[in-house]
Amino acid sequence: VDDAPWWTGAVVYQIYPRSFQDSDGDGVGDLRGVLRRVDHLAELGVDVVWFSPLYRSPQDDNGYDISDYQDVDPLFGTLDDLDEVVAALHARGIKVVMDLVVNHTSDEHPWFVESRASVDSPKRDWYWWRPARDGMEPGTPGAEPTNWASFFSGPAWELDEATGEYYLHLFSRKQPDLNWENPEVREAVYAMMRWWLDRGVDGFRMDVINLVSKVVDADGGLADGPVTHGALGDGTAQYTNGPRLHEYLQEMHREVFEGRRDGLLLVGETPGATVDDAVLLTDPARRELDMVFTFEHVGLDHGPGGKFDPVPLDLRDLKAVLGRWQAGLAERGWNSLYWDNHDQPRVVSRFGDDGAHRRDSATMLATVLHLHRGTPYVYQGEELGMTNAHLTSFDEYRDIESVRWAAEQRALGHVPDERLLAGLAAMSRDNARTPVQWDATAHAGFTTGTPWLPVNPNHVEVNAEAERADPRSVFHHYRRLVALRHEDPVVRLGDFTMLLPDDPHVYAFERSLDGSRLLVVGNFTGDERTVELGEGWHDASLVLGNLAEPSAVVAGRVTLRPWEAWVRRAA
Ligand code: ISL
Repeated sequence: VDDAPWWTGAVVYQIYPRSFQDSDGDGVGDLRGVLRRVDHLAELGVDVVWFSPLYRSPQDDNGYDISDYQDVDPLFGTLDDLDEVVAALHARGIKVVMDLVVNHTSDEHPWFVESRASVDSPKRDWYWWRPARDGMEPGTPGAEPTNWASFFSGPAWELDEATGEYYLHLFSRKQPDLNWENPEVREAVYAMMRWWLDRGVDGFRMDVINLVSKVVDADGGLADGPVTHGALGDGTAQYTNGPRLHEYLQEMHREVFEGRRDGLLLVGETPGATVDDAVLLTDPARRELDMVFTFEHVGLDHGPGGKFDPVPLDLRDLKAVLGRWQAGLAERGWNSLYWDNHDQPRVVSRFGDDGAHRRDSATMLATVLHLHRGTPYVYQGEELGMTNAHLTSFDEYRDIESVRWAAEQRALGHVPDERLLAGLAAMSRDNARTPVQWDATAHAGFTTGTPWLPVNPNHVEVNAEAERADPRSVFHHYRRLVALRHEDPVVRLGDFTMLLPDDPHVYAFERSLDGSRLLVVGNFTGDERTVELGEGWHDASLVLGNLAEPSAVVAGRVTLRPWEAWVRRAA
């Protein structure tokens, strides 16, 4: 236990600054607002705060489009405010991790402005510029250099009229992809990272880091993907976990982290990474990353039409996926554990019951997740049992992905509006982005002005003040889970064994370390469920449960109440 890295015993809390706490009444959260809430974080007991982007940005994708990596956007405050926040968190023993968005910049970043200025610009090659497809007139349909679709609908290429060439943007047209093939780009990124570490931050969450290496042929050509939607294709195989990814990360490690590695946290966001990729990315001996975010478990409810065409979760699939990640990273590497972030719907609405069983299902989900082996991430409001936004009309959505997708679908006209709205209501990223609900007053204590995205009307019941006052609340349950990880080496480092893989209703597993064993169960339904746990758990003592009167194991069998979860220690 003593030689395990510090983050094996840590819990990370994600702040999405725009929706956390406003201090100046403009309806957008800011850094001085964060200062007012540091005690909430200290009470929860988290070890690290990860800030979604605070940098200067035109805010086309809420800060994931950066125009100056070394300044704070005036919306959020100043660099001095950030220094104060970092100091206030450090004073409470909480580390600070910055979002690092370096697959792309804003189109308003000086690097891109210079790059687009002319084909001879010294920074031309800092981005992916390509002529129109052979023999085609630039700007005509299908003339894009490849058929890749952007993650935010439409083609991933934008024609620049001035030079007649296209630039690549895997996300919005205001997020041009940096060309990591160019060593000057990588050097500039590393210099910026060193600057932040020198300023006192404790690490980075690296946005879509496994998209930075693209498949390029000897002549600089990029290949089409299989045609998927209309004329566009799926280019993911051409830019996901590309051929130079590991080389780049090892170089970054040498150039940025060598010699100051202790105490830092490096976590990669890696859509499309498999367990095998994750082993390579997180094996400490390879010096790349400490852990990565898998997307497999949050894709299980995506239907035939993609994420906005959701299907019910089959619990057996969830067990198969998370069990495979636990087993795959048992010897080498390390897991991140998460349900929620700023891109995902709220888990209590997604896999739980955000109505009558909100408290019990939120605490069940938390118990199951936090007892896995890995580093748990709590997204702001998750610890309060915040729910989806339940928006009902197209014009209420603000998220660029949702807005673009809905516009494209409505233009196509294949799917009735009601179904599009149902897809958005279930899956839109705006679900995670409604303001944090601090109290029952107007706008939930988030702002004195008009919030940029309306506060969920259920803040009258669901809010931090009410949660703090109720010892059996979601908040206090999260607090206990964080404390348990800090105290219990079995939770932190124990082996993981999945139980009942074929049971469609109950999630069950065992953790063990040096002969000490924990049993964890969670009922993923609103009905009573009886399961056979086998011998050996008869006198197991309760470590933590989410109901006032936890069900007992009798002769190796237990009948769990709706959404019940508990952790027991073998006698
Ligand atoms: O949420 C998604 C759409 O379904 C994902 O594809 C998401 O875009 C992907 O996980 C990458 O996310 C990260 O990079 C994006 C940014 O919009 C997200 O907020 C960020 O988490 C581009 O920087």
